[in-house]
Formats: sequence, structure tokens, C-alpha cells
Amino acid sequence: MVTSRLTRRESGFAALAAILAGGVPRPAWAHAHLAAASPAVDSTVRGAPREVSITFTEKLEGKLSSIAVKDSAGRPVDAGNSALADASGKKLAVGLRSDIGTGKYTVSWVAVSVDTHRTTGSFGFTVSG
Ligand SMILES: [Cu+2]
Repeated sequence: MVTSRLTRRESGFAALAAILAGGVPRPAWAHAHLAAASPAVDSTVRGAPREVSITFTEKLEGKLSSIAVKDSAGRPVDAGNSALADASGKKLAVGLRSDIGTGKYTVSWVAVSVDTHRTTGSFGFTVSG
């Protein structure tokens, strides 16, 4: 019947409205996601950067979070010293080897936020001469 179908649809809207209004927990929002990076995501920079840093949307567990950087052949070029970079708790940085040349690089990150949720991602940047 048309009436009951409408009622069901209305209750569906009510549930959706409750979710949008914050009526249920939203733990996914506390996960750490990339907010900004240096070099920037998909950017081209002149000359080799000395480090790669990423600022996340949440505070991180520094010991469980890391950044790895590889050249286009898949060789690691980071110094393996990922660590929180400032007092915000949201910025992670890793040094780069001093001898990296021009080309494309891939940054892969693992971020464990203080609520222990783990997120991962990757992006590229290019070093021009
Ligand atoms: Cu979370």
C-alpha cells in the first residue's frame, strides 16, 4: 500500500537524519588522514628536498607511524628516521638521503592515530633539475 511505503521511506529518512545530526558514533572521523604534505602531493620541486613531512588530521602515535620514500626504481631513499616533527603531534617527517637526483618519487605513509586506528596512503612528487 502506498501509505505504508511512504511510512517506511520516512523512517529511513529519519534514520539518515539522525546519522547526519551525530546521533550515532562516528569513529571513522577520528582516523588520521593526510591534511598537507611537503613536498606537496603530486608536486614538482626544483632540487632534492632534505626531508618529506606530512601533517595529518589527527594526533599520531609517533612510534607506530612512519613515512617511506622510494625512487622510481623502488629503491628506498629515506633515512629511516620517521618521527613526529613538532609539538602538534600531527606532523610526521622523515629525512632523505643527500644524493637523490631528479625523477619521480613515491611517498608511502602509515599513520596510527592516538585512538589507535591505522590508516595508510601514498602519493608522488617529482624532483626537477
Ligand atoms: Cu579512528
